Amino acid sequence: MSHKDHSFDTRAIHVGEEPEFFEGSRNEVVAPIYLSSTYARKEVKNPGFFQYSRSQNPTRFALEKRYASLEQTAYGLGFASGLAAEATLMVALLKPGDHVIGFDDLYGGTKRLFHLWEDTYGLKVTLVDASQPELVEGAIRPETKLVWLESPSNPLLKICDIAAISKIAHRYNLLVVVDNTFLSPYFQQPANLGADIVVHSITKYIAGHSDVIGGAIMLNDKALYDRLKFCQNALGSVPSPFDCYLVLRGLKTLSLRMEKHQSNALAIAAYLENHPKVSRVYYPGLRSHPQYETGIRQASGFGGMVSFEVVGGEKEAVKFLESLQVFTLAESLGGVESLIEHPALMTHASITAKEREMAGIKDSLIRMSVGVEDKADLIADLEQALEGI
Ligand code: P1T
Repeated sequence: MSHKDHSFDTRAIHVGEEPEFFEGSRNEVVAPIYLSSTYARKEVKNPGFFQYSRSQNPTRFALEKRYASLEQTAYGLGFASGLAAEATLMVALLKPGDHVIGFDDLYGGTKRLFHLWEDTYGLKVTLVDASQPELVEGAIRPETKLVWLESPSNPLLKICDIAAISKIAHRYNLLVVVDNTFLSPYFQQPANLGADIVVHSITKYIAGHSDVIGGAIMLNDKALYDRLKFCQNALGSVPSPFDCYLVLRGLKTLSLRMEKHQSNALAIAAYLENHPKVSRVYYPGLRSHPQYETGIRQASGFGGMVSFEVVGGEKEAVKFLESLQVFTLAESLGGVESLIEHPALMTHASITAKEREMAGIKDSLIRMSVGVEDKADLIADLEQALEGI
């Protein structure tokens, strides 16, 4: 069955799990978890389609079909983690001495991966404030190959104009990679805005329940897809069949979850903006956000991530974080439960203090992934913890 004309919510439930999907003879409503690591062949020289599970796995194929459908791209690929997807992408597309332009506010682990490539393969990386597209253009060199963006970015929730940057990049024959983890395809589809490659940490909103580590790449170009698929198999950066099943299951409620994450986040951001112990709030849904207009032009929502600075410094931030009772102090994001963390000491501790300072990540900064609990309980928890500092 083709779901091309169906809306996002319908595709998130059905694509890849059509009862007739498995060779026309199966009628399960839920995709089975195919655990077999290898497949029998009748003849030595005739391997058939399924040979070895790193290369072909039906549960993963079901999920990859859904990934492509949700980002509205021709192809989707599943990976063992967001960073496995990113590393595979780098192996597939970059050579020693190449140059990458990155948003100055990216997940710390992505910056760490860039550093690893700088040390091992002589990659050159320039980080710029991509919320100003002209700074991206100004950083282009003859050896530049990729522009790497997040929008909103992690952890400062800066927004960049994906269409404008893609236009600039394509004039110079560069590829644009957008990590769409924070909004998920429910709120934003970067490929429809001109990006060449969409990356996800599936671990977050797409899986949605803090029980899977996974990654994905979605794209339209057949030659690039073939290259990435070759590298996915050659590097072995694939997800397990059980994790694929959990993601297929989690995706069925993506739209419901994203709506609730967002309505809770909007209420919390507004509450924090008026709190005397909070000096600054970062949330793309606030009119005070510097790229509010770009955000509403290119995405249909603002998401569930909110960052803010407490009055004071590290001492106050740590005291606040350790007094919370409903929010869980933990790295990661995108699960149904509210998580909260200190970027400088946790998710972005893998980059240098100088880089954090240049990116604007202060010791008073706190980042939260607003869950789908009752918003009054969440606000009451924040209130009691803010009172204590
Ligand atoms: O953790 P993993 O699935 O490997 O994904 C890495 C990754 C990639 N891109 C973005 C935007 C991310 O936020 C992450 C992981 N981030 C966290 C663990 C975090 O707490 O920010």
